[in-house]
Amino acid sequence: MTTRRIVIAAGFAAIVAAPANAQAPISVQEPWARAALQGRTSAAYMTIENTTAALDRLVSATSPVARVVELHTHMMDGAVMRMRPVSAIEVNPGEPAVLRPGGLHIMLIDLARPLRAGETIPLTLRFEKAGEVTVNVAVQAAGASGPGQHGHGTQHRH
Ligand SMILES: [Cu+2]
Repeated sequence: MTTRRIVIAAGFAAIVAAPANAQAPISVQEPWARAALQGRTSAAYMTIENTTAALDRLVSATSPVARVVELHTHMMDGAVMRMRPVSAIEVNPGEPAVLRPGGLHIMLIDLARPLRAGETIPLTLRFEKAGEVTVNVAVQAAGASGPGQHGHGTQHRH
């Protein structure tokens, strides 16, 4: 009798746990990038949220529109702001990673085709624990400074 009761209890627990598993471990908000010419570089920005209870790390990214994709940050080098590759971007639970101009970004190097304002491009993010997450990145004007803006003027060099 005792054994049978344990089996039933375990089955019930599995059903209760199911809705929690339905939530994606990683949530990406407002991914965007700047328009750029074929053969040049662009960068993707977004806010990455970790909905699990444990630290995860974005370790790489790929996109069919760029021959090389790197994770970058900006650092002060004396009085000059320079960007440099980082091996991973940490995403702590309850502490979203904000990728934005002048900070962390995903560098799209050697574009296989032009990125045009108004289109979306696929970008696959690979996380240490959550695995692959593909997002559609909205391409903004070359001078845009945020996800919903249509900037213009001088090309922002980063
Ligand atoms: Cu960069």
